[in-house]
Amino acid sequence: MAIEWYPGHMTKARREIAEAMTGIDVVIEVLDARLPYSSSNPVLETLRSNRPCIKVLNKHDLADPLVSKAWVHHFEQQSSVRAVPLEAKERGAALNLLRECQRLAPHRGKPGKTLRAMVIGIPNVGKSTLINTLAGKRIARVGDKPAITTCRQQINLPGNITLADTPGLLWPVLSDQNGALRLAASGAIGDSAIDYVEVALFALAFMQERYPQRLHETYPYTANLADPAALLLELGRRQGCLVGGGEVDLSRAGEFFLRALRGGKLGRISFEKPGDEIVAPPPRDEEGIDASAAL
Ligand SMILES: Nc1nc2c(ncn2[C@@H]2O[C@H](COP(=O)(O)OP(=O)(O)O)[C@@H](O)[C@H]2O)c(=O)[nH]1
Ligand SMILES: [Mg+2]
Repeated sequence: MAIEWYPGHMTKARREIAEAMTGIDVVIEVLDARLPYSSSNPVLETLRSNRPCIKVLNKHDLADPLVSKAWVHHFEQQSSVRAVPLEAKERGAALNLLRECQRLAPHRGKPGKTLRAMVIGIPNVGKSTLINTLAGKRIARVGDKPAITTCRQQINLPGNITLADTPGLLWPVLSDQNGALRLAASGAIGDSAIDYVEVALFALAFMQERYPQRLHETYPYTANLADPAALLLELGRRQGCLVGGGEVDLSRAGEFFLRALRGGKLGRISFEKPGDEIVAPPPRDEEGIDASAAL
């Protein structure tokens, strides 16, 4: 998949986050609970230095709860890191994050000692949704692409905590092909940039490997089909994704399957569990990938 982030954008984003990071006590990194590894950017570890960090495993309502548990365990091996599965629209759970912030920075969050937190993450993980939930009103535009330079306003939260009103925007690391396909399958990359057939074939093969029963329960006619291409063809035929001559429109079939998968029709699915990452791609902030047109 050819998805590019322009080096200039990345350098700018990195500089802006580094600037905004001064004076921040706790970093709230929003990840997609279904793919916490592929929805992270290792450059954040450098930028946050030794600041404590809450890794929010967001969209937990779509993720496999057992796998999320394993991720929490995995992340909490790291010092000054807490991991919290979350559904960003749930105010009670979001407010719990504030208590975690106070635990991570116990010298802050008191009268006269404001605790400053900042929400950071790649596009589409739910940063704006979380900010709005925490603020109790619509401040950050959901689905928008904010620039951190507008991050002058602060939101005052309970417990003497302030939050920047726009999140720090990191770019996805797409140098690993599997990671890029997982991001695309999850919906984190705009559909205009993806090839439905390629991504659906990847997702079907993944479902066959990790969640075969879910696949077969949802689409019983797939039970005897081993080949993802045959699966996609059959799905398209059964769902009526056809072109003029009655042939299957594979792209529409792929889109249909991906929408079902992302919408939770096949149950709560996690695209990666700890250990899947195998080799961490090097932080690529000077060259590589721009998904800005696509996100
Ligand atoms: N299912 C589910 N969807 C969510 C959750 N949080 C955000 N979303 C959706 O994910 C999409 C991207 O959210 P947004 O807040 O704009 O992400 P941002 O780009 O990181 O600011 C929107 O369609 C949200 O409604 C969540 O916890 N669960
Ligand atoms: Mg946003």
